[in-house]
Amino acid sequence: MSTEPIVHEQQITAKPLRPQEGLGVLHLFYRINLAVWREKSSDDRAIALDYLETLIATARQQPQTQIVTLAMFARADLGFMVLTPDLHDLNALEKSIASSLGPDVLEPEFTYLSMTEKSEYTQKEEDYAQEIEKSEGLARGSAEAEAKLAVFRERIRHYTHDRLYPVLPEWEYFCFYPMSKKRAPGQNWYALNHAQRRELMGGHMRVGRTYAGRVRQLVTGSTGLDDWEWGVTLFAHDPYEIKAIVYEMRFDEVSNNYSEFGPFFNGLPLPLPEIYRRVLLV
Ligand code: 76R
Repeated sequence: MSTEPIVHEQQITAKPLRPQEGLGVLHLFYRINLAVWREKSSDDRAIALDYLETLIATARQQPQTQIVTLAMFARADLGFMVLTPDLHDLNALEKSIASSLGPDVLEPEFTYLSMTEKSEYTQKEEDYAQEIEKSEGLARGSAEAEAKLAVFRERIRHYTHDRLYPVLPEWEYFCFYPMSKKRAPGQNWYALNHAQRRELMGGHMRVGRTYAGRVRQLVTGSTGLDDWEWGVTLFAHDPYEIKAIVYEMRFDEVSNNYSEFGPFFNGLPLPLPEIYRRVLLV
């Protein structure tokens, strides 16, 4: 057998399938079946490990594509978080990763499909115009108001772009969990009107902002895509901050009255060779 890593040309014949906005996102957490893995010859193992590394390196060179490789804690072994614009690429990459180490070696423990999205609660230009008229007396159409509105537009454009096309931080700690908003009698988020939801989200954002620089969140939407409504990905330098923010958020009304949470998956973003050493005993 050749010792060259083989990267199969992904023969994607379908036309690109890009959502009208945002990127496709997959969280893939695998267990490694060590019994199956150890049955392979050491040559085959080396080829498989090279193959997976090349696959990830090649995919990372595609435009707007980011992949975090993870050494997971307890609930899984090897993890990937993948962002890419074309859902065919996302699908093909997922299948290639799943079979990369040979049949039955990577066993999916938990997977999650979502898409980046902008927020429904971003302040509207009209509301901002009213706010500066009321609080600062800047009349509509005045040069001063227009100048402020131009800055506002630019800030929102930048912010919306960041949410749809984020640049993932290279921070030391990773945490993922899915969540939904409740639809129980008396606790039905979807029965609230937009103004009520915006008001409540204001509280959430105030807590969130106090963690700026310590916790980075990426909330990706998954209604219709997976079993929960959002995937919450948090990055931190210090794992203490993950525990702190999730705890503090529990006192916030959006989290404590209107949210339910799925399982938590924590891991350490690392280069694949380092993860191999830990989980495959190479
Ligand atoms: O978009 C932004 O980054 C700023 C405003 C903001 C929105 C719109 C924001 C800020 N969040 C938004 C939306 Mn959030 N967030 C969570 C969780 O564990 C829990 O209790 C909840 C999980 C955390 C820890 C967190 C952290 N956020 C959302 C949404 C979409 C809701 C919807 O559309 O109905 C969800 C599900 C969600 C959940 N949030 C922040 C944070 C942090 C740290 C911030 C501040 C970011 C910053 O300003 O740097």
